[in-house]
Amino acid sequence: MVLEKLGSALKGAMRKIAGRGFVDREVLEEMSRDIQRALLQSDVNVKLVFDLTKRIKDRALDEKPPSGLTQKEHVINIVYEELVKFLGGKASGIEIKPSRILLMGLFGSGKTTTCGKLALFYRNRGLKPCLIACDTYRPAAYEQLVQIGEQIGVPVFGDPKEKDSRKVMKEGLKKAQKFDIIIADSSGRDALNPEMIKEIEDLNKILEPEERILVMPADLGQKAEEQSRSFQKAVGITGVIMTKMEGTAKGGGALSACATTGARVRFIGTGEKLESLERFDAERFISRLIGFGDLKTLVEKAKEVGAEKTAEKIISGKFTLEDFYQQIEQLQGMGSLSQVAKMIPGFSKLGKKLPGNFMDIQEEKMKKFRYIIDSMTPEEKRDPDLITGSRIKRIAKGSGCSESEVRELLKMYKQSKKVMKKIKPGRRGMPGFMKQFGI
Ligand SMILES: Nc1nc2c(ncn2[C@@H]2O[C@H](COP(=O)(O)OP(=O)(O)OP(=O)(O)O)[C@@H](O)[C@H]2O)c(=O)[nH]1
Ligand SMILES: [Mg+2]
Repeated sequence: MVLEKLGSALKGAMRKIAGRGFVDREVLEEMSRDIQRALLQSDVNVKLVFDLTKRIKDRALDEKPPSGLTQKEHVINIVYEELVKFLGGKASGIEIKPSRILLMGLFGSGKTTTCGKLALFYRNRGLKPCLIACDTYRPAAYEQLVQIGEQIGVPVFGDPKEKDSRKVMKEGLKKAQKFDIIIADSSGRDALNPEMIKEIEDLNKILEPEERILVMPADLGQKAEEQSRSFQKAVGITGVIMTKMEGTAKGGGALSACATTGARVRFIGTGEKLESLERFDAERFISRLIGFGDLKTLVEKAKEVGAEKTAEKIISGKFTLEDFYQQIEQLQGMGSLSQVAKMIPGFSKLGKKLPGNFMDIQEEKMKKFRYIIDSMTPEEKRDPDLITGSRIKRIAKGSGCSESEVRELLKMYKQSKKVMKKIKPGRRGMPGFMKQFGI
């Protein structure tokens, strides 16, 4: 898997730091070498690697820990923050609204497959997608897209006999009027070339898409930079989808190369199946890589503050469904609930009363919960008590889940809110990033 080496190097470095009384220059040098080695093995550009580790070292030596954080926690926080920045920073939200999307990229990058993945993504969130087959260059491109459309019940507009992709786009658009999401496939080439760029510019003018997405395979490494610059210049890309992330240890090169051009990675493809598409979020990605669950002492502290924050939210009536979702998601990454519960003062007895088994929620169910929450209005997310009868029906339909699944999520949320109300907030406070490792 991508950046596996970085993950284990980071975990090792964090453990080393956690085991020391104080982080001095020597420890910092050692950590920075571990990170450098891992990033270079992940195919990240040498200069970027050295800039990054220099920034980490400089900050660790210069900045005073903010109150509430120990020096060790502060250093770990810096590593985390700098790595998140390195991979493009905080994720921008993906709006679930009617849009036109143009996909572009070189041969075999995964454009056609990704058309299907995106259509499925939006369809699962209650929108009506269609596909336009504008690759008139590669033989049987139309048939491939039709086959993908059939798998997910999404119509495909195109003409296998037409050689001019511009005409296909114009005709397709006429038929696509009734659809919320219009996704256009386009043709690739084996290298960046003027003919392909001209074609994409023309298709862009006809479609006038809100999203102009460059599709690149993760094993492209540092070459991702040149590609994203060229397409950026031609049509001003709004995002990147990095495919084949599951099959490479070198994805770091492509991810960081994109970050240098300001091209945001929006999704990652993690397999050939149409379901294998995930939103990319540098914060979550790095949290997972650091594997915070391993660092017991820090996690322990994070739990306390997390519990405190949760309690504050509940008392002030601000504990939303999103908070609940994040909680179970985080709990899952941390080992068993009973273990976590032991670390939180006042939680151990209550832990037993928690509804169902939070820790055992399967990945599939988590995905469904995500779709369900995404299909709610902001008002409903803030105040889930509003969700009754016809709203449940609408949300079920919008998310592609059953009404009983919507009810199940609501029930779990309500029960946990009730139980959480009884948590005694911890004594120590800790600001900053730890909160996301807490509950
Ligand atoms: N493992 C893996 N394979 C993928 C992923 N995305 C696409 N593929 C595979 O990559 C190959 C090429 O994908 P296509 O979608 O045909 O690529 P394309 O960019 O449309 O290619 P051209 O039309 O030839 O330019 C196919 O075998 C896909 O199944 C991914 O995220 N992971
Ligand atoms: Mg294709």
